[in-house]
Amino acid sequence: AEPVRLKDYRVPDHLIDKVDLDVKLRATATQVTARLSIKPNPKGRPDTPLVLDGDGLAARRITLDGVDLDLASGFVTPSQLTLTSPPQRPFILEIETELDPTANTRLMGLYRTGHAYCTQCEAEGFRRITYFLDRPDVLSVYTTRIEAEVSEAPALLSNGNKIAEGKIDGTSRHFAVWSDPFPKPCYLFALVGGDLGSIHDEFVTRSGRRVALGIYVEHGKEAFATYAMDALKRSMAWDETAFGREYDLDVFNIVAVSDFNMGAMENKGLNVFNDKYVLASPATATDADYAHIEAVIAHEYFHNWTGNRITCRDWFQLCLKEGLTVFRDHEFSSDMRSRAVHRIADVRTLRAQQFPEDAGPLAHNVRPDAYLEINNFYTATIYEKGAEIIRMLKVLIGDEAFAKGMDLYFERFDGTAATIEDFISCFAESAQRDLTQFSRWYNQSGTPLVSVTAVYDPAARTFTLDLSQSSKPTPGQPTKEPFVIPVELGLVAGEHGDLKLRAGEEDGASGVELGRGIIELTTPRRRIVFRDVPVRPSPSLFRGFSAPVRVEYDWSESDLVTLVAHDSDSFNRWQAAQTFATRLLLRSVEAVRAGGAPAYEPNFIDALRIVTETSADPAFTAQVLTLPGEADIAREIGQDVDPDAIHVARKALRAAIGHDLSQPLLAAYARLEDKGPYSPDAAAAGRRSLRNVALDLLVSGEIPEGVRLAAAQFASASTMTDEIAALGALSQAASAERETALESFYQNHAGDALVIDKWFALQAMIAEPGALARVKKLTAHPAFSLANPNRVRSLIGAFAAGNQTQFNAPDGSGYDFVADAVLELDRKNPQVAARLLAAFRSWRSLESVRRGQAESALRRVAGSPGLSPDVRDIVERSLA
Ligand code: HT7
Ligand code: ZN
Repeated sequence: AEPVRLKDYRVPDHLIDKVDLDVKLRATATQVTARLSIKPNPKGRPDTPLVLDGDGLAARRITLDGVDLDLASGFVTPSQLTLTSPPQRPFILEIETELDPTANTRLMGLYRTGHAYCTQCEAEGFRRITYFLDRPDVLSVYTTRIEAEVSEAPALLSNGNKIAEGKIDGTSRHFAVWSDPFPKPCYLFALVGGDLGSIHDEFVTRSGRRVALGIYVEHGKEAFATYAMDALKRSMAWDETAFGREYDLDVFNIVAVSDFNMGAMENKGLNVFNDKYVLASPATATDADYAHIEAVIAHEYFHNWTGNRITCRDWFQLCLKEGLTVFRDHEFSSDMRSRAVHRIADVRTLRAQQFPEDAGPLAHNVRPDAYLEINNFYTATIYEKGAEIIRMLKVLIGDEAFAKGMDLYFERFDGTAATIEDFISCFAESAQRDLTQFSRWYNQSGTPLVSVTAVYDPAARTFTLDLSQSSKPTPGQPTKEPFVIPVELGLVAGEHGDLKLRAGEEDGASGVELGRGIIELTTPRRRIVFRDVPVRPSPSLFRGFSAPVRVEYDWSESDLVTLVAHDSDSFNRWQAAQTFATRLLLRSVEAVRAGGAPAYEPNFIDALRIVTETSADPAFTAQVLTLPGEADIAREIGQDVDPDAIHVARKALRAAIGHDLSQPLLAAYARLEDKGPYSPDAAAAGRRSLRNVALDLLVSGEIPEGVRLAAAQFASASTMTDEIAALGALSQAASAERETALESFYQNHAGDALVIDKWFALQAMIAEPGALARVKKLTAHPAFSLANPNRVRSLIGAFAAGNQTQFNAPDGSGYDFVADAVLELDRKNPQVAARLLAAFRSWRSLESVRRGQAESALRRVAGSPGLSPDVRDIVERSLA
């Protein structure tokens, strides 16, 4: 297949102003009548054929202005409807298609899940419902009539406001009609029909509009949706105060379903969610689950303005809505919780998900210029790096110009399908600044490396920083132009804290830059000389992670200890601990590979001790005590990676921390016990997180009291946070108790799919040689199913992404297992299969034996007949 290219973009030759849908829901023969009001686009080319997209469709009847067209004449196939010479005036095309939602295992288009029919149309699912110009720059006003058996689907929902409903005389069926006054692309269309429970509330916007809110869930789960409802109301209020954005319909509904390819979907006025991001109770959801629910509810709600009111011109502009909306949901969560701790968590995610993508064969621009399968571009690069670019922009131009630029964007592009250039132009105008070079962040892939060296001259009292940027080649991009990199920095003089920054223009920095503590690196290298520096400072670089780059600087151990203890920027206090840990772990990995013992460094443990004993913020302390993950260490090593050596090194360091800090950890565990009723708020969650990190380290350190506490916590936990943390701690080592605990966990939670997902995932991630056998056995468990994406991700996905040693077993068994699973799943659900296959993305950085095994597993996938375009795209790019 030929890739779709950005440079080939052309405005559509036809527009569809109005869509009237009539959907008669039936389990295996749903009838869809689409009445499309089509006209030539005055901005398009005249006299061109009309080609509507379809995907696996069966047309039953097609009329043009009421006149039947001959289906046998060949103008319609399952994937296309072509009118070679359509009228050169407005006309009505009415199309009747018949669908089998029960047979739809791809979960795109109309499908069945639990006790409901639901749709997923982004990116190209609408063409599985009816023939259409399935592209985001065709905006239409929709009216949707849904009809179903009352008993099967008492709830009938679609976009917009409900304008009619009733029984159908003489039948057991009923109908509802929904009208959405806002023109939208078809990817935002949705309908749901089902037998669902619901909760209802109301939000009054600041201009006084009353909005009826509903959340629909499986019967019996209504009480589990109250936190999501609370998060929704907070999101609606926050968007008014933070961005001046009000909701615009009379109704906002959310439906939670158990079978869903992704997290959630922002359909206009009818968001559809994966159960995982709606349902929560203290006994079934962890604090992290609550935080995710809050973030995803906010994210989808925020799309109403960034995505729906202003949509994307084409799918190359995906980051226009996704990066911006992730940026907005990060801001929301930071305001709801601790900004510093939130930043740490976001950066951990970026490094764990996006950095490996950017460093491997699947690297792509935040705005790609070609794609084979758009579904494969819902990536950490588009979402997370896309959000980082906007954050950088805000750092560069300042809060005021940023806010003005956002207002301009909403004002100027409301109701349109926009581009990244449109977006950036608003900030160029508000900040009165040329952002051409800054835009390279959208058009060049890979994570830049910023190397820094420093010289202190005590006689001259100068501190000279030399910064340089470089970027490795990425697929299709052998060389790169320099980026605009905002470097937020401080100079820390031990316990005296930040020095005042002084430098003259002739020294390379302006007073404005230094006042804000933000230096712009726009050239390959830049020197800045700081004056009046009384002592040799420890540089605190990229405060708050001011740019998505890797940083290289040779901090001394005493610099790192100073920064952990005294940096005024808490992100960099955490970062200094991570840098110290990484350095130690890299040394250990080398030692282990050479047959020696892992390195040990009392200064590092002491730095952690100081934080544990003195920090007033348990959530922050928990982050400091959490080492970089095995995959993070692998990425730092970069080539010839041996995952077993990494595992041994990391395990040894955790054991040393648990052992050496057992007293402060036990004290923290005792001090932070939950008292009073459960609260999901950030403060209470922070206390639980430190307590559980402490427990885990104590068990790693084989402190007998820690093991006893873990067993006791597992037996008596009243929250899922504490229960799963205790089970995780107990699962570190093989024992009969572990197996009993796993069995009892299953028995206690067998009725709750989301909790059983945790049970599968925890076992999939046990870093022991028996893990693959266990995972294989679990694929035969009655609760396992390839048809449910959450289950696939919890077992096979967790094994591939979360069990570095066993997935990367040198005999290739882990790769073979995942490759087989991908091939089997590909026949049912190509989108989920392709995502699973992306677990191979770092294969080239492995040592040669594993690299060879991974390559042959990939080649076997590549050579298999009948691959979906989704899997073919990933496997070919992985091997390229
Ligand atoms: N905009 C949504 C993307 C999405 C999706 C894409 C492809 C296939 C299924 C999907 N479900 C949801 C999610 C979001 O970013 O808000
Ligand atoms: Zn989104």
